[in-house]
Amino acid sequence: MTPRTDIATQLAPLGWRADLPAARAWAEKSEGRVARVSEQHRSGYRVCDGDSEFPVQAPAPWTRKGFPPEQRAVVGDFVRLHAHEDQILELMPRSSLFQRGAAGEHLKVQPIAANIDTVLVVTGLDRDFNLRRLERYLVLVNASGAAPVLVLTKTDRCEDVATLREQLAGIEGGGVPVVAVNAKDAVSLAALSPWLGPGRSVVLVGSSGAGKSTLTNTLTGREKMKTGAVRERDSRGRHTTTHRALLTLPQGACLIDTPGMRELKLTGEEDVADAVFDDIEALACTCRFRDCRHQQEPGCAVRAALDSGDLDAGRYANYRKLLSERDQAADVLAARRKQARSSGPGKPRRPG
Ligand SMILES: Nc1nc2c(ncn2[C@@H]2O[C@H](COP(=O)(O)OP(=O)(O)O)[C@@H](O)[C@H]2O)c(=O)[nH]1
Ligand SMILES: [Mg+2]
Ligand SMILES: [Zn+2]
Repeated sequence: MTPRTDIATQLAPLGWRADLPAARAWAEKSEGRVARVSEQHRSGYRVCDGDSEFPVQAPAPWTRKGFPPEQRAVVGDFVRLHAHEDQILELMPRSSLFQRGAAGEHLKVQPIAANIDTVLVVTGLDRDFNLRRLERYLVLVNASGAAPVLVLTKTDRCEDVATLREQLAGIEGGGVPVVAVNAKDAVSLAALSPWLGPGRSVVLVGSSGAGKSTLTNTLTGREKMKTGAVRERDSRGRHTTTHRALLTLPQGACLIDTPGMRELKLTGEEDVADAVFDDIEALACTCRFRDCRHQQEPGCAVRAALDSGDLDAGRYANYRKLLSERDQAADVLAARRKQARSSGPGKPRRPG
């Protein structure tokens, strides 16, 4: 068995830190080996142990239908491996988990990346720019346990960066750092340095074509990820990136690139008012009636702010929309969990 100090030294370049829940769990039970999930494919996982990268087997229960998706490993997870076989024994506790509601009708949770310090929300300063979608991203990031940073790409192609940035004043005022870059230019990416030091883990999220893989390549100084040209018409990219991959950067951090997310549903576990819309919540507290629905009630502070223009109507509408979506997803999630508890462990998945 590898001594504990060796694990810490060996995994340090992969973002292992003594303050992480995984490190505390390992201190209690250091059996087997530890590795970090670097790639996730339909057929299985690849992990790094600080020495090499190799494929590993997932535990049998993870492949069963009905097994909670958030209890399976995702990119960024630390896993405990069998001492002599390339077999995952256990998912180690996480410091954060970025997830979304899975695409489609089923309202399932789709975990994206784990043990992340910073989620870099990447947006092109072209037709990709969409304030409402950014708010949606921020709600998801806030629920993850990681901190958000907004990265605006394609400054070299944008005539008026200042005007678009002005629209982000509220978000920036709420404490979210905003950085504008040319993803192809290493000098311009120096602005991201505060989040890319040794021991840090970051994930890139955003629509396809936003520049995530271009950023990754410029930061690594190599063509690690394939990039794709976007369509002129709507600035949409093709899904050139097909899997999530964890890479180490020359600056010391671990970076996870992801495929674009076309649909960005809430999972039901988000606190929509938290951080992103806390000003609206604060305003609502000053309405005359405690149960004010902000419609026709006298003394409604929200209505007054909308009428005076202090509160942007589009932002308020998005807040209401996200709230109701969250509530709906929360109901489904609760029902699903109740059903999972009553039906016990899932049956093996039928082949095909
Ligand atoms: N001029 C310019 N082009 C960019 C920038 N960022 C990305 N691109 C281009 O946008 C397209 C999509 O980039 P890609 O990195 O594949 O986007 P991804 O889908 O988010 O990974 C490619 O043609 C890139 O060269 C940028 O900051 N400036
Ligand atoms: Mg990509
Ligand atoms: Zn009101």
